[in-house]
Amino acid sequence: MISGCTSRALSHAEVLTLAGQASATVPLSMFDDAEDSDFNTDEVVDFKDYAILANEWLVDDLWP
Ligand SMILES: [Ca+2]
Repeated sequence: MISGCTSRALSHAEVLTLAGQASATVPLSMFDDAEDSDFNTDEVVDFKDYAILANEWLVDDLWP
């Protein structure tokens, strides 16, 4: 076994600590056009937005 490896999943807090981050979210203000990806308009682009995108993927909409 490699030293430092673990056989359990790391918690969210442990991953953030190892990454040196306090949060897994990034403010939209850091990007020029991130508002276009904030599908649920909660000021954060995250997996909730990805879920909305994935749910709408390949849905046929009738165009006028
Ligand atoms: Ca969002």
